[in-house]
Amino acid sequence: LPVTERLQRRIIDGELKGLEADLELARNDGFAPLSIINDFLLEGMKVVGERFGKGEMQLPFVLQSAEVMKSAVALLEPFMEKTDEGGKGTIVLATVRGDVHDIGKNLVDIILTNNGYNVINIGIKQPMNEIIAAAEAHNADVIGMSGLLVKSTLVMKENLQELTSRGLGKRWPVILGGAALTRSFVEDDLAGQFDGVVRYAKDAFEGLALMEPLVQ
Ligand code: B1M
Repeated sequence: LPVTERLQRRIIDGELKGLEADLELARNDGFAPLSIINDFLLEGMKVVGERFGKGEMQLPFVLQSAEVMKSAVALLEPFMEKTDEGGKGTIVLATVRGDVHDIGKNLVDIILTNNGYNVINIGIKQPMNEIIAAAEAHNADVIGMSGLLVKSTLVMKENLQELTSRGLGKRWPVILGGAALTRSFVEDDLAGQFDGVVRYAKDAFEGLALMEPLVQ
């Protein structure tokens, strides 16, 4: 198999052994780290998600795939392009209450950090009061929430309601991301009920593109 397909298989099979060597081969073949992640590793994760959804793959194997994914991102991270300019603005990033999925959130962290933003990544299963406390403590410009479960989309809705009811709706613009969301749910339904700014990011790059106008 070509190395790119082998990398995809490593995610699907949860095969860690030989990962580092394959990543190096792919880089030597001229693939940029973010292309390796987006075009090959995440394609593997897509297959994992489909199989898991159909009941063809059990949870412990999904966990192994996630571990390989995390290792691959950690191994590629030092080779990613980074801007020298820092201090472009601060975002508090969290996976919402009840949700443990953090691979996407952590990719957003890496991409924003490498592009000069100050990212306060407070982790998974974060209740809204913790997110607000971090945003206050770090004088954040933006709040970013991630969540992959359908349930998490409802938690995000409650979180926005909490910001509004505490009079904080206008204090921080909010970026929402995660596989269960849709653009129209965020930018029509949720935005219609929120007294501040809420935007949807389909992927980490869209999250990056949203930051600049929001930190103005
Ligand atoms: Co879970 N899981 N999982 N899982 N898991 C999903 C989400 C699921 C769709 C799988 C399926 O059924 N097909 C399903 C949800 C179904 C639903 O809600 N309707 C599901 C389920 C059911 C569960 C459990 C409930 C299973 C169980 O226990 N019975 C359980 C949940 C526990 C909990 O949260 N309380 C569970 C657990 C797990 C593992 C721990 C095994 C593991 C997570 C490990 C980890 O993250 N540390 C896991 C995994 C790996 C997945 C799938 C297969 C892959 C997720 C992933 O990492 N994708 C997933 C299938 C799927 O998503 N279709 C699935 C790669 C990642 C880069 O993508 O996070 O979407 P993603 O991020 C993208 C964009 O969404 C965006 O940018 C990223 C790419 O650039 N983005 C943002 C995300 N956040 C953003 C924030 C932003 C901007 C952009 O700004 C703030």
